[in-house]
Amino acid sequence: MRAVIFSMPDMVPHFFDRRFRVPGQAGPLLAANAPQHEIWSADLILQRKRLRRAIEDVVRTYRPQVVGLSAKSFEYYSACKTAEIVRGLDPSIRLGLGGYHATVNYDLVADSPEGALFDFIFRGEGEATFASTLDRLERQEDLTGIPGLSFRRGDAWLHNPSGEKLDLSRLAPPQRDRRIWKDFGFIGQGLDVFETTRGCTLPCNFCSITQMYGRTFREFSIDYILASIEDAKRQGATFMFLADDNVVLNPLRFMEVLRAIIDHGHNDLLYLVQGSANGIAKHPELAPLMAQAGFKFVFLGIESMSDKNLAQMDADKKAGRDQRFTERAIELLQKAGILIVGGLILGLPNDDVPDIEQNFRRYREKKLAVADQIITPYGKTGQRQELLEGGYVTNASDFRRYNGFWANVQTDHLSPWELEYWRWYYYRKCYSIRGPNDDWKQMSRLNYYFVQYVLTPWRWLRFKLQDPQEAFERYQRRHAKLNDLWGDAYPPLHTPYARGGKIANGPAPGATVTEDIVPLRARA
Ligand code: B12
Ligand code: SF4
Repeated sequence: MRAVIFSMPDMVPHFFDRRFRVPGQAGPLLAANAPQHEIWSADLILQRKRLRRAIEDVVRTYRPQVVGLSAKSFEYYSACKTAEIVRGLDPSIRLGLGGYHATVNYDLVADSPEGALFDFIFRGEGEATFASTLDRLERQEDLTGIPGLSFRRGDAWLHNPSGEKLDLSRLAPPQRDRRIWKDFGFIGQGLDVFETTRGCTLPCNFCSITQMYGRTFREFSIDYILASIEDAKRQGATFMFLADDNVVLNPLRFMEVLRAIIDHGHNDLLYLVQGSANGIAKHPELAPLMAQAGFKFVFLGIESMSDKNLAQMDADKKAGRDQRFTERAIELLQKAGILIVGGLILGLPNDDVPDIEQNFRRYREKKLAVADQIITPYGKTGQRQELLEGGYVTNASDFRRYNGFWANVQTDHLSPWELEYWRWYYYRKCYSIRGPNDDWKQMSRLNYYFVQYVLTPWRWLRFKLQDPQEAFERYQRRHAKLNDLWGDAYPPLHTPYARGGKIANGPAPGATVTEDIVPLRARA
């Protein structure tokens, strides 16, 4: 059969779509693991300016019998829009939704009016489920019993039992030549993605990973990993993003992977990986080996520099139950010349302005770049349940805003609008107007000097002269527009809680939030 897998065009606003264009992995993997069918992969992230035309071109050129849509929660709206367009072009095409949103919220999708847009919902890892579905469709057989598949019969949805976790030794590496568009990149490099493991056994209660893989951890063979890197190189990659959630869960094995990369001469690429402090801190030989293998960036899952916050996220195990592991990991990585992007989660129930300020200040003092996001109540996570029960969730159902940039929660002290505001304010204060960390010089000296001596003074001047509240509102409107990919109005911005026109700690009496679903928590 002929199939096309679309991955979605959505982007967290502050990732900058022109600078950071990451390919989806599902399409090339599904293609490789169903070689009896002709499967193409279409990454809409490369077509943000001409979405409708791009979808029409693909459907006309590749004439798929089945279209798969790969979406995380914040991309679900785009998946529905894409499905609508495909249906309008050719109602005979069978449509299926896969990925995180489908896996976690398949019941919500099936029971919603948009459920009628889809014929299938693929839950969990897709390789085996998709191949079996295409096989049966080709033979015009019944779909009952295919593990992980939900399908529509008339108006009713039938949910087959979930599948076992796949035996990774039986999977073929991604077939990247099945990508229809290929202009992926990051800071001038050809970017690609690969996996060495799947899953994570840690218990962080804000994370969706256990919904996909349970609390399991599986490793791909070294041969698979090398084949995947070689294939990416052939496709022009110079920068590899390792998609594992927590590659240092088994540090000894990770070191084996690093040695294989070095031995096979693949340390001519740059690599970016995400990992927790614990594994890096406990194995001092790891950071230098990573540097030798070409690892230039580590996205370090610090989440917060506040002990109070870490305890609320059940993320203390990740930090090694002790902030000293974080300090040690930072020290080891920086000594090895690896640039650190520290993950920071804001907006926990008792967060107040000083917590936000303290976090940004501490990250800056440690010379970390920061990847900050506001806690998002992703479907069926423990954190969502706790936040809902506490009355902290202000948007429980419009998933378009579930990307960490917008606040979908309030805290005991801050409204959603204030959370967004103070995050914007302290990022500016601690980062934008202070220029890049020295160690970013090693990426590109020219870029570093331009940012440091041209952009930063300009940003500083603007920050000092402008009215912060107006500047923030302009910034939010600009980013809402960036997210408005389909030409229909993106959900309205939060109503500011402002007393006498000024930002205040806490809601003005009688103020309402436009997308309130859960009643506002009563405040002192
Ligand atoms: C690498 C990664 C990134 C990369 C690139 C992601 C990309 N290419 O789009 C970066 C750093 C950019 C990133 C950023 C973000 N990410 Co991210 N990311 C990941 C990570 C670690 C790996 C993704 C991956 O490649 N996995 C491997 C592939 C093979 O798995 P997969 O895509 O899920 O596909 C499999 C199945 O889902 C299924 N499947 C998927 N689609 C389809 C379609 C069909 C038709 C079928 C049959 C099957 C199928 O089959 C596939 C093969 O088994 C995942 C966690 C994880 N381990 O998956 C988080 C994850 C996907 N990210 C997440 C989030 C929230 C984000 C951010 C919003 C965070 C933020 N605020 O900054 C941003 C948004 C990115 C953006 N587009 O703007 C969440 C999503 C939660 C949710 N419920 O929606 C996850 C699950 C992390 C988490 N711990 O909760 N991310
Ligand atoms: S360590 Fe990372 S992947 Fe593992 S549960 Fe925590 S946040 Fe999720």
